[in-house]
Amino acid sequence: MMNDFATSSLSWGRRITPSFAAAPLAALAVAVGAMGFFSPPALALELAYSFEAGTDGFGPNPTGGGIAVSQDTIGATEGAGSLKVAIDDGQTFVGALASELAPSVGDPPGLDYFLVDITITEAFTGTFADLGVAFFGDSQPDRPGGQVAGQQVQFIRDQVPIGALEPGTHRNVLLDLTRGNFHPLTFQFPVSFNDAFGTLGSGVDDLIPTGFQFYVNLSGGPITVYFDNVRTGQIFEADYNGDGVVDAADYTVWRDHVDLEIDEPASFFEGDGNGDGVVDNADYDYWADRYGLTSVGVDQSGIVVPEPTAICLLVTSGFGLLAASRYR
Ligand SMILES: [Ca+2]
Ligand SMILES: [Ca+2]
Ligand SMILES: [Ca+2]
Repeated sequence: MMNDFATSSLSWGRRITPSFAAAPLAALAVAVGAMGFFSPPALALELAYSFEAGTDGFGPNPTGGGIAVSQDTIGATEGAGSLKVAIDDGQTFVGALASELAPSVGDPPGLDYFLVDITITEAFTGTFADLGVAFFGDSQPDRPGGQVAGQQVQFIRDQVPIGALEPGTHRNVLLDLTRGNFHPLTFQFPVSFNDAFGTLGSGVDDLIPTGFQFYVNLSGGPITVYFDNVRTGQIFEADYNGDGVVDAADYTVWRDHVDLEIDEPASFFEGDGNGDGVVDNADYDYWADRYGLTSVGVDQSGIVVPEPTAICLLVTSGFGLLAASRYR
């Protein structure tokens, strides 16, 4: 049987020590107003790869053995085609390399995350297998000292532990591009995608993106992974899980990370809505003030937008919870 579960359950690997039991949903009265009268929403999600006609330019990296990339039908969550990445036992680091980044990105609008649906058909028996993403790019052609080509920034600080996933389909797996590794030209650390990459004529040290790869860092194997419904996104309001809707699932992300003892600034995708590097009650308020907002583009990705009847139910339960919220 295929299983679906929320992305937030994938965010292990960092020490979680909540200091208090978080309160249930509140401030839904505020949300009612937001749902009725907010201005036209921004585009937060865009379909990037659906593997309907082939592999969409993806191929094995390195070539010549150890990894095979092909179109398949297993794990197709958007249309009928998916991307199969099969990795042999004994590999340590492999990638599914795309020749170009589509849609073209830069600043604006920039890029903050990928959402992808992942299917695993057999339990992984090795030690670990983690999914990350790396971008390649060339510097601006008029950069002082000359253009520097073939640079790479890895986004490996929030890898998805796909080796620990149960067999099944896992929707809306989020790859965070707000916390990358070193900028190869400035050595700034850590950099976001938007810190490192730009379009022609943007910052002097910006890299012009030329391509990227999903890669798997693993010990042991083999592993076969099916990708589909790859979407690119920009941060939208308090949409902490990146699905284009500000709702209870984003509260769950905040609750799972609030007041953690961590040694680096928190990510937006851990619930740091106001961007001050910590996840606390101010980020709960940030979420509550934006509850119900929906970006355009979510219909393309199959996200279910609450129907009016569902909204009425939420309002009813919200009033019932307002008293309890005072004690959070
Ligand atoms: Ca597809
Ligand atoms: Ca959301
Ligand atoms: Ca914060």
